[in-house]
Amino acid sequence: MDTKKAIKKKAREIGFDLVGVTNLKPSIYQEEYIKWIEEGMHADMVYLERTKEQRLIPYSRFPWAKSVIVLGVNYWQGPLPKPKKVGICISRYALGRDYHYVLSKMLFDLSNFIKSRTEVKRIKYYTDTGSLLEKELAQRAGLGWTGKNTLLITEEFGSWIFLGEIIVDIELEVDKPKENKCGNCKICLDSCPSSALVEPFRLNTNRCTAYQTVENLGKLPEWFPSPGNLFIFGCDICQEVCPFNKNAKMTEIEDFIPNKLLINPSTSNLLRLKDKEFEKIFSKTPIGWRGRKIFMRNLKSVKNGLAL
Ligand code: B12
Repeated sequence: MDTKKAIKKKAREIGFDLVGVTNLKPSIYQEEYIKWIEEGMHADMVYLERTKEQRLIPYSRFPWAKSVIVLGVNYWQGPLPKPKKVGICISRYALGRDYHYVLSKMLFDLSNFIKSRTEVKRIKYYTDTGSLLEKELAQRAGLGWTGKNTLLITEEFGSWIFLGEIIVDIELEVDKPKENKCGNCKICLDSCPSSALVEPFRLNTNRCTAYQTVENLGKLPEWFPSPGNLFIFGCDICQEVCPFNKNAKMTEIEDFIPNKLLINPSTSNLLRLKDKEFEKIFSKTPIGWRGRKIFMRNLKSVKNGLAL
């Protein structure tokens, strides 16, 4: 079996749902990225400005790289039970174990396989942890296409996919990109309660509930929470409405099965959590990573703002 086929086969055995190969050519969206930063759409995520050269021209950081293996893991947990009465919700990416741990372990295993079976001398893996444009790499490696909600959409799993990549100094044949299938649809733009998707493929993070509830460590803006948005950590609205997410398949990764306590949780029970209880429930989740203070800030704000 040739090297690329063997790597793909092993990736699937390890539990990756999608795998493709590309290279580290410069981004074809350099102008758009720079304009996005200049217009302040990155809000307080200054690292996106600081590391823009590495993101846009990745060879500058990895001059030795010959290929990138891009990997996707499905995290769709199936339909969640409907709440008995209106209440807060938590985005799917934060309902189970933090994907950074889960994917890092899988990427580590695949990297070891590559080291043992090929002539590779330099190898690096990332999942959200490197200065790379992961969605654009995934698109180029044929995993799917960039949707108007700015997320990577795949035919098999919609956008409920986490991404990771392994950079290697061996030449592997690149895969063909997929065509963009969004067509005239703009349900995601029309459905965002805070109008964060200002144009197709363009997210103003200042107005994005996912940004405000996870990345903003300061004061929440006056508009938060936007009418009808019950998300207190992350936000899935622009994914929930996407037609490509309607027939998603269940994840096979047990770590992503939701913690029952986080599905339709009682606001008052969450507010009563002491430090130790919070730690016990959330320690291995994205919520635990961000910490109790921000979680409680969001919870109180949504509870008061929506008079729950
Ligand atoms: C910063 C960041 C955020 C920010 C900004 C989001 C964003 N859209 O960029 C915030 C905090 C808001 C965020 C939220 C979420 N995130 Co996030 N985030 C990232 C991160 C670290 C960088 C993304 C980035 O470079 N943004 C900068 C801007 C400029 O990029 P962009 O919007 O992608 O813009 C590009 C294109 O739109 C393009 N472009 C312009 N015009 C056109 C036209 C066409 C036709 C095309 C195709 C492209 C195009 O130009 C830009 C430059 O490439 C990545 C990990 C990584 N290293 O890539 C994860 C990542 C994108 N996030 C992820 C996830 C899961 C989420 C959430 C779903 C979590 C949640 N439930 O709350 C939400 C989704 C919100 C949304 N609609 O994007 C996943 C997405 C997986 C997927 N299927 O795409 C990633 C890849 C992490 C991972 N390893 O899995 N995130």
